[in-house]
Amino acid sequence: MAIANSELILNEDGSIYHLNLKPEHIAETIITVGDPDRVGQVTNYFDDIEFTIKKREFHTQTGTYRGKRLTVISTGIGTDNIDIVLNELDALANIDFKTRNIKDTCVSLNIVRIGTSGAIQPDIPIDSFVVSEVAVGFDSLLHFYDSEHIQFPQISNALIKELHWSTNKANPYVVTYDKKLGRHLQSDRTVKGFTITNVGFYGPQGRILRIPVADKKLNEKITAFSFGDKKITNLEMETAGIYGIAKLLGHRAVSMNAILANRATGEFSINPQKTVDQLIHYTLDRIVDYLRR
Ligand code: R1P
Repeated sequence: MAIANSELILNEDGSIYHLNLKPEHIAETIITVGDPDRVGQVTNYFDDIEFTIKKREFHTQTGTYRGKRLTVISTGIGTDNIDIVLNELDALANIDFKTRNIKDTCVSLNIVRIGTSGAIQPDIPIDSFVVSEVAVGFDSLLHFYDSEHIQFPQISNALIKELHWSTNKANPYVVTYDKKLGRHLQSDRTVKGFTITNVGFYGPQGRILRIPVADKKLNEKITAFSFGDKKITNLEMETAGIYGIAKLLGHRAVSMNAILANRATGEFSINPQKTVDQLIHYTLDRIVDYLRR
């Protein structure tokens, strides 16, 4: 059945609605970054760049790094944007734009987020790299999809109990990274991550500038929470959405986090750009090793 014009929206030039990309513009390995300016920071390392386009917060470049074709795309901030970026990337790969039908054979993309994040445990050093193995969505994105089969309700239920979760918020959902790709991106240089994806930067992450928060003890409870031997490591705003939507679509996703702040100690990185740059270089090399294996 052809997907209607209102559901799969294509621009006049045949590109997809928000990302402005055509199927031939994307590689099978995609790096997502939050900040549009970080796209160039990644492709600075490339051998060559074959394609560049910008629309809204979605900046895209495709090129090669050490001979492997990669696409880098900015998502902006938040899982609402992740919904758009991942669905449209999947459509580019797996829907025939001429017939508007899902292709008979679907492609699995490698999706690697290179992002920034704040640690919530005092012993996670500033400028370290956290690879999220498990992600908890404090947003509600995944609840809009038929997704219970990919979630881990034991962890959600433990969080609801231990954090005294109020009923006026969506229940946390729990999803995981792609183990195979993730293990290639992990090393002695990385910390194993149990990441919370928040729905905002200030109140939802316990930051108070002028507005009091509903639960002053939320971060304290998050720091104290454990599931088996796992403790929450860091807070950011995209990973759970990426893991959930990627898994539902059959893609492999891993989120790499440069720890720029430590919320428990109050520290912030002295040279955040350098740390992000080091994470970019590390991740690019690991991705290429994975693709060559
Ligand atoms: C908040 O400052 C933003 O930074 C983090 C958060 O997830 C959020 O998007 O990631 P990026 O640096 O990748 O945007």
